Amino acid sequence: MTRELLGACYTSNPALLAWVQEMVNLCEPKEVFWCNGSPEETKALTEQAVSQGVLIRLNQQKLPGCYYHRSNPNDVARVEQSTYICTVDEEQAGPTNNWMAPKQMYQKLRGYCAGAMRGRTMYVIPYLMGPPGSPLAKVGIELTDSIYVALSMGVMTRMGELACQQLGNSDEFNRGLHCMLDINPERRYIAHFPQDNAIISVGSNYGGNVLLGKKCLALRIGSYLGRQEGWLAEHMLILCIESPAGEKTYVAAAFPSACGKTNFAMLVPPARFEGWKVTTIGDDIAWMKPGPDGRLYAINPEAGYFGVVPGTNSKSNPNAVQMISHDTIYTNVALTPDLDVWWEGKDGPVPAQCLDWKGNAWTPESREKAAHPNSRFTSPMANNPVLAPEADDPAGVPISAIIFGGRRANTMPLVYQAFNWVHGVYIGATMGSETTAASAGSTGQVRRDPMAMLPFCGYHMGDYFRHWINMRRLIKHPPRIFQVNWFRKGDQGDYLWPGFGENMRVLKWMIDRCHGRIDAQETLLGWMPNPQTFDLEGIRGFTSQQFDQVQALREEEWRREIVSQQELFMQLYSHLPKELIFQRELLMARL
Ligand code: OXD
Ligand code: MN
Repeated sequence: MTRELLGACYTSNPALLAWVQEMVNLCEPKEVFWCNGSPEETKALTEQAVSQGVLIRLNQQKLPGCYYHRSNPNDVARVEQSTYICTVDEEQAGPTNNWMAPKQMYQKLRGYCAGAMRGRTMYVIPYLMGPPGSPLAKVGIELTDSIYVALSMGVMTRMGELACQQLGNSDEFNRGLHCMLDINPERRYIAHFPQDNAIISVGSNYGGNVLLGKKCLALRIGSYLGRQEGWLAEHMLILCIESPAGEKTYVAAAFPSACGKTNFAMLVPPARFEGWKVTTIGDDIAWMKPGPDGRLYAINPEAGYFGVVPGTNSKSNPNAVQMISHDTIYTNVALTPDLDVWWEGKDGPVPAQCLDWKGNAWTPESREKAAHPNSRFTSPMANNPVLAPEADDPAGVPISAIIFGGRRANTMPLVYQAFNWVHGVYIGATMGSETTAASAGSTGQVRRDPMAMLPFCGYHMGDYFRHWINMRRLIKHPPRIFQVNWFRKGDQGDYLWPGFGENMRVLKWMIDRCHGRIDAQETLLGWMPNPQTFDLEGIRGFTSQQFDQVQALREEEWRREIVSQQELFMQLYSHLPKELIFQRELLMARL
C-alpha cells in the first residue's frame, strides 16, 4: 500500500490493513481517509460536505450545529427486495429472506465495485457497536465513498481510534464495503455474508441501507452471531423506569419500523405520575445476553438515533424536539426560506412556502407532502435530555419485561401478559403490523412481522424462534413478556387509546406485574389488567367504558387472526418449533 493510499492510518492490525488494501485495489479510490472520530475531523468533513453540496448548513441561530441533506428521490427507504442473506446453503437463510450463493454475490458485487471509487475518496470507518469494554460489543470497519455516511457513522456509532483499540490485532471484525455507484435501483444490493461476518452495500445512500453498523451488522449479522454465541440481537428499544423511591426497572420493546419506538423510549410520564422518570438506553436495537446472576442483560449497540421526523412535536415527543434542535443532520424534510426545517406534524404554523424534500417549491395548497414520510433525523444520543447514564455501562442493564407491539386497527387489545416464556415467544413470533413508510412498498397492510425482525433476521426465521425458546434454559430469571397495541381504532376510525405519555400507565402495570405487585385477570389470550386496579385516574375524558373497548377481546377477530397465522406457520413449517404449533393449538382450544 502506498503512503497516500494509507492516508493517516493509525492501526497496525495486519488483517485490517490487508483487507483495506484489497478493497483499495478493487475500488481504486484516489485517496484513503482514515476517520478518527475527533471533533476537529467532524468539523472539517462537515465543511467539505457543505462545499460539495452534500449538506446544507441550516440557520445556525435557530438550529446550532444542524445540517440538511436530500437523498436521491429513488432512494428514501430500506429496500427489502434488494436485501440478501448470502449463506452457503439457501436453507440457512430461510424463506423470509432473499438469498444468493456467496460466491455468485461476491462475483456480482465485486464487478460493480471494481474501479467504482475512481477519482473519489474512500473513507475508512472503524466503529464500535456497544460501550467500550463491554463483553457484548463488536467492532466493524466500514469502507465507503459517501461523506454523508462517514459523518452519520460518527453520530450513530462510537467511531474512530477507540474501535481499533478495542480490536487490537484481532481479525474478528465485520468487513463492510459501501459503494454509492450511481444510486440506481437496478444496481442496488444490500448483501450480507453471515458466515464471513461481511457486508457489501451498493447503489444506495439511504441510512438503513448504508450505515452498516445499524440494520446490517447490529441486526442481520448480529442475529446470526447471537445464535452461535448464545445471545439475542433484537429490534428493540431499551428504557428505564425509575420510581419516586429510586427503584429502577428496565424494559425492552420490539415494534416494527415507524411504530413509535423512539417516542416510547423517551416518554414523558403524565402529571399523575409525579416523581416517576423514564430514561432511554436505546431506541432501536438491543443486544441481550444472560448475565452471571441469571438475569438477561441488554446493551444498546448504537450511540445515536436515526429517527422518523414527521409527527415529532411537543405532544408526541417533547424530549426529541429538544434533542433535534441542535447538532443534528436532517434528511428529506422540508426547507424553509430562512433555512429552518419543517415537516408534517411539527409544532407551530405551517410555512406559507418552502422547498419540499425533493427541492421543489411547496405551499400549503400543494397536494404532495413537504417532508418525505420517512424523512429522518440523525442525532447523537448525548443530545437526548433523558439519556440514561446506563447507556454507557459495559455490563448493560437487567431486563425485567419484554414487550411486543404492532400497529393494529383491530383485534389486539391495549395490553396483555403472556402466561410464560414459550407463550411469550409465540406472541412475538405471530406479531402482525400494518406496513409503514420505513420500507419501500405499499403502506397500511397487515403483515406478519415476527418480533419486528422480519426484515432483519440474518437466518431462517424458524431457527430464530428455536433460538428464542432455547434461550430460556440459559436465563434463570426470565423477563416477563407482554403484548401491546397503541393503535387500536373504534368504529369511526378514531384511536381508542390516547397513547404517547399515557402509555406510562401500561408501563406501570407491566412493571407492577414484574414485581408481583398487582393482580390480573386470566383470559384466553393471557393475563389482562383488572379494570378496577388499572390506573386511569387523570386521563381527561377517558372513561372505564373506553378502557373496556380498547381491551375488548372479540372472538370473531381472533378466529380470523389465528387463521391468518397459518400462512407464516406453513411457510416456516420445516423449521418451526413444535412448541409454537402447540401454543397455537392451545389458543384455538381456549377459543
Ligand atoms: C429504522 C427502521 O430505521 O427500522 O430503525 O427502518
Ligand atoms: Mn428500526
